[in-house]
Amino acid sequence: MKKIFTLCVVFQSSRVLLGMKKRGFGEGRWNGFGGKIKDGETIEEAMRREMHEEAGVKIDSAEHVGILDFEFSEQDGSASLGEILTVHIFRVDSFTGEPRESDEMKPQWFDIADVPYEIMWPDDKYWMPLLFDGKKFHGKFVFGKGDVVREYSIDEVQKI
Ligand code: 6OG
Repeated sequence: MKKIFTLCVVFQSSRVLLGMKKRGFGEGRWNGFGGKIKDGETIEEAMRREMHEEAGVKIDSAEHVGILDFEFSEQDGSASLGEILTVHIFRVDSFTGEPRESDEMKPQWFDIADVPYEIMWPDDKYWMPLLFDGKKFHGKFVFGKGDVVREYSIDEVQKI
């Protein structure tokens, strides 16, 4: 089964807005803001809705910069065996409003030199620097027991 998600990373000059996930999938990890696409929604609509629900801000401009597939190869990982998650990554360049805490996320700004990769999904350190560098990418990660990265590939692309 394939599930489609959005993930927004707000990046402004040298700082990035991440949220501490308070519940559900990825709980206890810093991440961008996003979630599942609802029936009848476009990817773009879902990314705007999730950013508003989770951080209380309205996106003014965002660029679709990546598509990542995540596969879980072991039963005890965070998702079920054989499940593939496709995550559409957006770099948000400007927004309106003040980020605020929601039921799901506690937002915080980080300097890009201090991104807490050790408290994030282990794939992030491979692709987030590309986003900071203005690159676009396609990638695939296979996770094993304990959510370790078993295999991965990332290709820079000109166009998503
Ligand atoms: P909800 O369950 O809150 O959506 N997501 C991942 N993000 C990263 N960085 N790495 C992963 O590796 C991820 N798997 C899922 C997509 C979950 C949110 O978490 C993201 C969504 O934004 C496995 O609806």
